[in-house]
Amino acid sequence: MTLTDILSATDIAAALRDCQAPESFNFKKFFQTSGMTKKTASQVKDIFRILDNDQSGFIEEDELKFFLQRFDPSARELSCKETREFMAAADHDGDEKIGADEFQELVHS
Ligand SMILES: [Ca+2]
Repeated sequence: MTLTDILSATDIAAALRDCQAPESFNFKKFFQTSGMTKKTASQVKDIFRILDNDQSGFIEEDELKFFLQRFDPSARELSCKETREFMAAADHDGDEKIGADEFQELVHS
């Protein structure tokens, strides 16, 4: 399965365009524009599994940095600040990594 099996390529492109400028990444806006917020909990967890590059079951901070590149290899890396803010918003249990449930909760929050 790939991301475009779940999300439209047009919506992904629009979401990436919105955060092209450095420090402009807003995860809430990205989830909305990419169409993720309209997906079911189960579909969002499928997206999570695709984003979890090393299949560890978690997205760690060093993976999160490449979040946008999982949608398009030519997208930019997130800055340290963007990565930390994203992690802080998603990581409810404070283990410094994002699980599938935490990811789905953040998308639908
Ligand atoms: Ca966590």
